[in-house]
Amino acid sequence: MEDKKILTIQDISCVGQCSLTVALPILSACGIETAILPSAVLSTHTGGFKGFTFRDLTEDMPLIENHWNKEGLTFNAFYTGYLGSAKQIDYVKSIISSCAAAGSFTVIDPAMADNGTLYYGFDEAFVKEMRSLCKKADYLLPNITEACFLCGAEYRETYSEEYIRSLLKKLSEISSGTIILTGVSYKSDRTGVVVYENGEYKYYEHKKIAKGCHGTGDVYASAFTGALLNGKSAFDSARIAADYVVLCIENTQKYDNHWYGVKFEEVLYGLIEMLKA
Ligand code: PXL
Repeated sequence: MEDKKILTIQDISCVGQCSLTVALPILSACGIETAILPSAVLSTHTGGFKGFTFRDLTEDMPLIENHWNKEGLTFNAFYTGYLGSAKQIDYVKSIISSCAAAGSFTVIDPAMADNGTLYYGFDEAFVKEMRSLCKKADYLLPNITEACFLCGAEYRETYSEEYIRSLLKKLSEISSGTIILTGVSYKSDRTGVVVYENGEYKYYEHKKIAKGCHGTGDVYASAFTGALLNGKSAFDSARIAADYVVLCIENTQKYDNHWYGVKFEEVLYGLIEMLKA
């Protein structure tokens, strides 16, 4: 039996249910051995907490890569999320090249923006580097804001299918991989995800829950990657991840004051069931 493992590169936000503290349990629940490379360690995520600490781990990356190369460690898949610096992106590219097992694939979530703006601390120099990392993607998972920053396109709150198709075309000039564009909503009570593969546009629409939650992008990308590694197609993985995120948001609504993340843990069994179907 083939011994498969994934490497995921993103931050540790000690509190906040995002990045590695979401990716690791979700990928493990999907039955995938998961190695991690923390891009930075923060006391909390940057989306609403004040005065968080930030330990940049950029300079550890080439040392870690060097050790892994000496040990002959390779990975069957790579999944990158929130990265700690523009400089780090070159190291991430190098690790993806030097640690690739035969037939490996790369999922890139260009986690850097939402609701029309970049996350705290990111700038155009970071966007430029992220754009270059996207070339490595076999699967690219931006939300609409990230897609706009990557393509230099105008961000719109409401849009037509034509606008989304033009964004996808621009994204396909940046990355030749399959594009999974999240948060595509044509009706006030519906949202969904577009899978753009080999020039073909497929839309999976589902209910929209008015009160969104922080960290859903990380839950989505982790579940998507876990489903792919279970042999599901890109479209089925996109659908399963979307249904799981809906389950997570609905579960979070049971809590009065849970503003900083998604209560994904209690519904992990739902994801496991979807993978079996
Ligand atoms: O969920 C994306 C994310 C990841 N990591 C950190 C963040 C954010 C979004 O704000 O601040 C540190």
